[in-house]
Amino acid sequence: MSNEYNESQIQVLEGLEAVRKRPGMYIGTTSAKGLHHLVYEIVDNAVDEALAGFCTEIVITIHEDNSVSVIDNGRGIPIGIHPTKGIPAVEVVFTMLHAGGKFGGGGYKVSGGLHGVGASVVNALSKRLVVNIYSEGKVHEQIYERGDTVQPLSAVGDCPASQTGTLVHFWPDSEIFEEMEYSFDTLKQRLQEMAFITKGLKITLRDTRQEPAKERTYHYEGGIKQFVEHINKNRNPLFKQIFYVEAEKEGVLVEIALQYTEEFFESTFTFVNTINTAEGGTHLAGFRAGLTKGINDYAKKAGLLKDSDKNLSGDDVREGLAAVVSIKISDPQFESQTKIKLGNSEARYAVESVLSEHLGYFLEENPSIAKSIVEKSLTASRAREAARRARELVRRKGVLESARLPGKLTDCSDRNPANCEIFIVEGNSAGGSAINARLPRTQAILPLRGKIMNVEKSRLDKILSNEEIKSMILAFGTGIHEDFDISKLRYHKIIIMTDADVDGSHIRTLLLTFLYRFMTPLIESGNIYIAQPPLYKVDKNKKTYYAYSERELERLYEEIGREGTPPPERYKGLGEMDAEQLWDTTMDPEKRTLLRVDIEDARAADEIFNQLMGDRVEPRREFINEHAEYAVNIDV
Ligand code: TSJ
Repeated sequence: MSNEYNESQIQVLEGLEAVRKRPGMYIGTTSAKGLHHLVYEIVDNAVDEALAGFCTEIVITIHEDNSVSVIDNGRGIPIGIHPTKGIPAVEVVFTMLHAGGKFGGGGYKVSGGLHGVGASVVNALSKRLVVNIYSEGKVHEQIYERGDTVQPLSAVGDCPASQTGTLVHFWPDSEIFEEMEYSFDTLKQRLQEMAFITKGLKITLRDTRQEPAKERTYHYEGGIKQFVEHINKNRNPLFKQIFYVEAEKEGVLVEIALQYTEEFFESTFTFVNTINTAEGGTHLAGFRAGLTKGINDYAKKAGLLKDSDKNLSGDDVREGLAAVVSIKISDPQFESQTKIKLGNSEARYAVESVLSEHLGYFLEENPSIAKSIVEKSLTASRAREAARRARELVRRKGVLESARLPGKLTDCSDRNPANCEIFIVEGNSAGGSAINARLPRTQAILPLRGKIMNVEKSRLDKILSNEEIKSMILAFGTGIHEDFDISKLRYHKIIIMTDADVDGSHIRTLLLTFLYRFMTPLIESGNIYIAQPPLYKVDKNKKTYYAYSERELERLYEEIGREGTPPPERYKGLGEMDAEQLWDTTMDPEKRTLLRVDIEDARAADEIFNQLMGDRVEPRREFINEHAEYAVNIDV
């Protein structure tokens, strides 16, 4: 018996040591993103309990020391001795790799979050982790440090006999993470999404680092139907009603909500077992096919498409669409490097047939809505035809030919795109410094003047007449939309370099929205980056130091000594740096840090953009009030 225990202990140590040695393998990154990922891993486990039908509420608290606790009112992680491991089940969960989701329960297990890891990985990467389990009138506690059990499972107190649940409190390890500060807004985004996807579940996020504590509660009885309402809260819906269906087909539980708006762009979000599948996959393909079929079938039956009309295309029926597709499947297979693209073929069929069938009923029951959708699609079809002709014309005139480069571009000389990078720089003064600072062989500079236009509110022909946008398209060489061809990309790194102030972040948001809407594959393949200019400069004894965050500044002062060190100089804009400083801090490939933009970042930018630029005033005011401290300079 004791031998067995020792054996499993050894195995445990090896397992979690591997996580600490190569954390990136398990959580993707040890940047701020990885730090936040720890919270999602823990919350996912509580959401599983909710999906199993045993938990109705989860509270997440950010504590003053940047530790986080998560409590649910589920059954409590089992505390009995695990039949084969010989240690308490809860200890298996926290100390054995991939132990999550192995206990009965059945149903649709998420079994860990995005990277499919779980509680043991969080434990391994935490300086300390305390778990409390409330069951049978007792509080059971176990404590770990960097993955090692330092307090065996024991009852440490009493609780009401009716109380059940799990509390996990963890302190991320500063030996592992570069960034140690939690962002309320980042956590809020994902937790709200979780609440939409898991209807009825109440999720509260509390931040006790400030007085009074900040708190948001997300609770949607209407689930993804309310998600669609939320997506459209800043857009003008074509009709009030939201289409909603929930049905099971061949073991796949399919939930779809959708509504059309007067906009031109599509916003469709897909989820598999609550995981945001930002790169889509088979369920998205099924959704598109089902939508096209459902609308065409109806339009023909209702006599809204004349025989001379061609079928409405997928692009036509998706113009102005806002939709959420959420499926639950027992054995999800994820493809692609980022694991956010679904591969299961049965999902395609299930979503397509559920949607085309139920959308058909909906359209028949709501003929005036149906008519407005078909008319909108027909208008889109005609506009697309007109835009195609305009593009033809533009192409014939050579305006979008990569042979002709924009006048503002200072190009690099190397002709191998893999070696080349382009800096998109805000403002002319910074552009000048960047041109002087750059490596002429591999670094190109494209300065943009002022703000680029709102691409969501305009049709293609108008967008293509915008100088800033045209310059970018020409410089990149890829074309856009249907003509997009990544093999023609002239620079493998596209680096957005904007000021670290409100205007800079506004321009970055606009640029990301443009890239998200017109050149999605560039984001998916990881070609887009954000430069990280320093926030502070400190001069001491003829030496110059830079700091890229408050935390780094703090560390710097500790390192070089507070005594006799002058206060830091805060950089407001890139233009304040001369060429040498810009090179040293931001552009030198040997020294700089770049943030790679992923599809999630782009989507978040798109959402922020919508709130800032939409037609409706109320959401914009709400947004600006929420972000008042940063948003003082924005025109409203
Ligand atoms: F991630 C985690 F493990 F640390 C964690 C798990 C964190 C939090 C906040 C909650 C949970 C969790 C796990 N909540 N509820 C559960 N439920 C179970 O582990 C459980 C309970 C009973 C049974 C059963 O079959 O009787 C099965 C399971 C999986």
